[in-house]
Amino acid sequence: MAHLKIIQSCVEITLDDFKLKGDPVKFQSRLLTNIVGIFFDQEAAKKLNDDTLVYYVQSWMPVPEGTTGGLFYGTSTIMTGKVGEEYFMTKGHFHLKPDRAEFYWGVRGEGVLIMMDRNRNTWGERIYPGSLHYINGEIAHRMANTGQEQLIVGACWPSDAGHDYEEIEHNGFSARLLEVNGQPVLVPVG
Ligand code: S6P
Ligand code: ZN
Repeated sequence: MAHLKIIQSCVEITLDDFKLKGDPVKFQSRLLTNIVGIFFDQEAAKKLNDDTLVYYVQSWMPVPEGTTGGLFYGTSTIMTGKVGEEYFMTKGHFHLKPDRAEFYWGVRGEGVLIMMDRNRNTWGERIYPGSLHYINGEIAHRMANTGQEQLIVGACWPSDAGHDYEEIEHNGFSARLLEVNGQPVLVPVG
């Protein structure tokens, strides 16, 4: 600790678009080929390029994953696009620890935060610049871009929350966000 020194944090946010600058910043991208199984219309997916970028996440993890009491910060950017009538979206996950919540906030673009409880009740919250979302630790969450530009969303979550992707990979959400008559609608599965 530099006693009495006033220094600069190693990571900063570009206020315009909430992109992270600095070191360490982790970058993770998801191409269609990485996540194609999450979409309903596999015939429509085959018509798109495998290398299509669906979303990417920048994150700052100032402490090791699993640390109790720490926080992680992330900025997710979801591209515009659809697979058939289903909007481009994130994989989605439950947190491994059910008492580890998360904040999301809309920065740019329009979308829907899709949430599902353990009883498979699914609902959505509209995301727009300035929208703020509290995601209870027991709730699965994913985002879909319903607008005409990139959807950019900030997030902050506990460093020991962990991610359970398997449940969603195997059983999905109980509803899909589809464009119906030009509007986003949560349509029950099956
Ligand atoms: C992490 C937080 C977000 C997501 C990101 C991508 O707890 O919810 O940073 O990781 O939006 O979604 P996913 O489902 O691929 O991790
Ligand atoms: Zn999360």
